Amino acid sequence: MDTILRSASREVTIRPDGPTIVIGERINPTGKKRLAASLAARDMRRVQRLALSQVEDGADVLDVNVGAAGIDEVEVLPLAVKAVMEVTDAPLCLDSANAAALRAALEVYPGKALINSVNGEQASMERVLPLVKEYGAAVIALTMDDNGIPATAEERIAIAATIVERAGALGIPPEDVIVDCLALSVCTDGTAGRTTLEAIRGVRERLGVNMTLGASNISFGLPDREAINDIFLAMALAEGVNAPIVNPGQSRKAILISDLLLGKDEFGMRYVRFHRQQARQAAAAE
Ligand code: THG
Repeated sequence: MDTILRSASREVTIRPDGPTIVIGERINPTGKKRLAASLAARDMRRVQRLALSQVEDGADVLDVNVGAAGIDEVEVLPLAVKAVMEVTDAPLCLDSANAAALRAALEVYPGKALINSVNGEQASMERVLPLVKEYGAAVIALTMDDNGIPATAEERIAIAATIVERAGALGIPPEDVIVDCLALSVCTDGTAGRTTLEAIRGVRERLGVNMTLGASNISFGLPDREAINDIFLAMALAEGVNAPIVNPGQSRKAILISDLLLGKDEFGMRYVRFHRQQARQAAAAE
């Protein structure tokens, strides 16, 4: 079950027993006023800085989301994709609910992209899955449908199975579908974390596909969100998530240590290399 993503010059493989693949989430104007303003002005320098800093922090794939009030995604998403490709060779995850914007971005992207996302709504599957097939991309499948995000793990697993099946009917193999079991805030529902973890386990056992997760919703409304996010992320990685969408600078240690503890870092090589590099940088700064 290998998902292969490509840029013009680099290939990244996501596989169940492999090291965690980090999808950097920071090219996203949500909660970033200055980024939203520069995108609206078609100034891509801030986008390029966020691309470089995330790769520096260990991102393997970069999510590109330009959705904000007053921004024409059909025009701006391909501009952002081109700008990011000028400064890094990381494969890209194209994050938009707008199918026309996804198509415009796919047109300028030379590799095998990850499309973020499709969900279980008929309209979403009808709009997005043909694009995945036409451009030979991979896709993130959100476990929600017309009725929203189900309260039970069983229902989320069922939606994941439906999307994998619908993709298969169009000739998209299961390895090109990456499931997202979705996190809701434990602040409003104390069982939200457990439900997501149960869904992740079910998808791993029954569908065997690769999985992503944007963990940060789990802590909405609570203090010390970063600590909650990183601990939940570690739990999700233990249950089978292997390509999370994160702020790589924030979550790097949680991911490196999870991989070490889950036997995904032979001889602790990556963990030790990270610490050597930190020590070298600290010495250079002295
Ligand atoms: N699943 C999938 N895709 C997703 C999500 C998901 N894409 C969007 C989102 N969730 C993941 N991306 C973000 C991007 C930014 C933030 C959180 C998740 C964020 N921004 C800060 C804020 O709002 O305050 C800004 C701070 C900063 O990073 O500088 O928290 O779940 N498939």
